[in-house]
Amino acid sequence: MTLPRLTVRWLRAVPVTVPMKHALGTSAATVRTAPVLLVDLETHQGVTGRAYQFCYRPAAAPAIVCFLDDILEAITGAPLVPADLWSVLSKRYTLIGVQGIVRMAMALVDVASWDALAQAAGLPLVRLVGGIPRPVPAYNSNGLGLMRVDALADEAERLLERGFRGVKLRLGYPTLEEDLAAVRAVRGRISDDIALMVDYNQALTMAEAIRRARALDEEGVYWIEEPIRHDDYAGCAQIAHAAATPVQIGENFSQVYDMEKALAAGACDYVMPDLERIGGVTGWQRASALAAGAAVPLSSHLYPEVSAQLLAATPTAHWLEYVDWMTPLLAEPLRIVDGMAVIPDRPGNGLLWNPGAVRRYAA
Ligand code: SMN
Ligand code: MG
Repeated sequence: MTLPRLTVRWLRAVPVTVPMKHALGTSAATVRTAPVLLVDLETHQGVTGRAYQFCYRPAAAPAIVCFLDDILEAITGAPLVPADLWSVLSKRYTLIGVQGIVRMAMALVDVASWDALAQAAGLPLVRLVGGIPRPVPAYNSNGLGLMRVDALADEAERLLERGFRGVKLRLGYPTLEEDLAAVRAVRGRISDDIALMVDYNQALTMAEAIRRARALDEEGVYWIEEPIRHDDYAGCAQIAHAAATPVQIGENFSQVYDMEKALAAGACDYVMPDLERIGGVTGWQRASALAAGAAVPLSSHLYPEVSAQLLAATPTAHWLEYVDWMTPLLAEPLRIVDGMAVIPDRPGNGLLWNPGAVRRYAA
């Protein structure tokens, strides 16, 4: 296989706001619409790489666009070599810091670069990073937010419809008793072999986390996610030690360095890097190697389309987090068959915009 040399010509970014089918009530905020930035990276050779970013807040989109302009100034005409671009941009942003909006813009460029390279090679991204397209086990992470407990069981049942073998419930109600009622409502409805993950989104104090985690040990919970502040690795380690239920963290790891610190602290049983925060496809590969070395199961956070390609080449791959937010915007949305994500057998990372929807949801 010979890879043509690709060079950066242009970055185009389109902000959109997509309504979500299921509102997501987390302990930190309720999300009802998804602000997303769609990015095309054009090369001089005619190949266009694509990436998107879930922006969390609509205000982030124009700020990311500013940094994409700043990046373009630095890399126009540069060869599309993702690891080199990451290094060059890391240096450019040393003083402001590779974090937040800056890192979002960098990850967009990295993910789009890998897409362009995979397209140019005529291979699905998974092949370029050393794997082959294969079904990836997914849990359904839509819905099941903090809501009226008596509505949870019906929603859980609906979310299992496409054969999912797992669902995620958001916790962090005012009292432990309400958390237990929510877990029991869902656990009581779904069969025993369905994984029930719970996510606190950093809501608890240390003492309360230990109390609630121990109580959840009796309830058939698959993992407890982000019980306390995401970067309190010593605290997470205490919870992981006190509770039998595995502790899951990682969506807030900023590049592989945070993951390294978390693993060294014994902060968690499982990790779930976010494709953007970990540093795009380039950062993911570093995280994947680190997890393999430590034999720690690695799941994904959001971004299921591209994460599926990467999990299929990750030695300790665990679960894909499935959310359907991008479905209206994609010409070929990620398919779920029997609870498994299907990696499309075509060149690139699988992202292809649906132009009508992009116009309709333009922000
Ligand atoms: C989450 C965080 C931020 C936005 C959406 C969802 C959540 C998850 O922590 O793990 O899915
Ligand atoms: Mg989470």
